[in-house]
Amino acid sequence: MRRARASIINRIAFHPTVAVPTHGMLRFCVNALRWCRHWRTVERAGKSDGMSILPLLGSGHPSEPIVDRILSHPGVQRVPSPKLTLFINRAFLSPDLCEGLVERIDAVRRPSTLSDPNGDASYRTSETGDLAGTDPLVAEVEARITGLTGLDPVFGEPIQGQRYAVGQEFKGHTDYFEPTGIDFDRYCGVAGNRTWTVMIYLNEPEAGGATRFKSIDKIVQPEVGKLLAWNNRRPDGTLNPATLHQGMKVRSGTKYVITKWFRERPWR
Ligand SMILES: O=C(O)CCC(=O)C(=O)O
Repeated sequence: MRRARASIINRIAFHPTVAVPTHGMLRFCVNALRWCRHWRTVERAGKSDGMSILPLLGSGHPSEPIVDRILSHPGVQRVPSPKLTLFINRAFLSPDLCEGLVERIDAVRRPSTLSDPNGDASYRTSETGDLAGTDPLVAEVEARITGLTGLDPVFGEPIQGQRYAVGQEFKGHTDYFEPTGIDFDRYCGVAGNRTWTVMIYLNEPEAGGATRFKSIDKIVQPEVGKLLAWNNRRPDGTLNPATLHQGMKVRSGTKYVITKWFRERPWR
């Protein structure tokens, strides 16, 4: 009987169409259940990677513990720059996981949108889709990101997939929202602004599709499973304009990436 009740509660709490209640005991319980389930996945992913299970480190500021955690992973490279905290980890995800994610993106993609639109209809021409954290494959990727960064999933937006066909791009932008922008309250009123970005390439288009960080003169080429992680702030917590980046035009083939953004306050 108790098992059946727990199973019903679990189903309700993790169902993708069920929103987390906005307050009270129920909200606390649903969040606790989600957290426990996520942590079990982190543990499983961690064990299969041979990583030890480490504590969660919050929303991304202060950033030093996150930086130390990321650097403790074998194979992580820090891009040398005094302006920007940017890491690269090649082959972070296996080709199998990447393939599964591409399928998920294809199932949900729709035209990408832009906050604070600037009148340039060709600014962001890709397609976008949110991936359900209730999908075990997506949960595994979420858990791997937690394992790498220590960023607490409570502060994370759902993973977003992007697809770029030939000629599509995302021109220069920062991932944080401009505090003076017309959309600031709409996007940041509850969870605050973005702290860290984690982006993973799922495939390699035949030509084009690199990510360019103009302020530090760095171009990163897509590779299956390659991860980028950067702090959208300076170490003192102020927003960092040197994070300006663009998804360059795909010249041949198709490009797929996933992006996971973290916020100052819990995401809901
Ligand atoms: O696709 C890329 O290379 C960059 C994607 C990006 O900048 C974004 O989604 O914010």
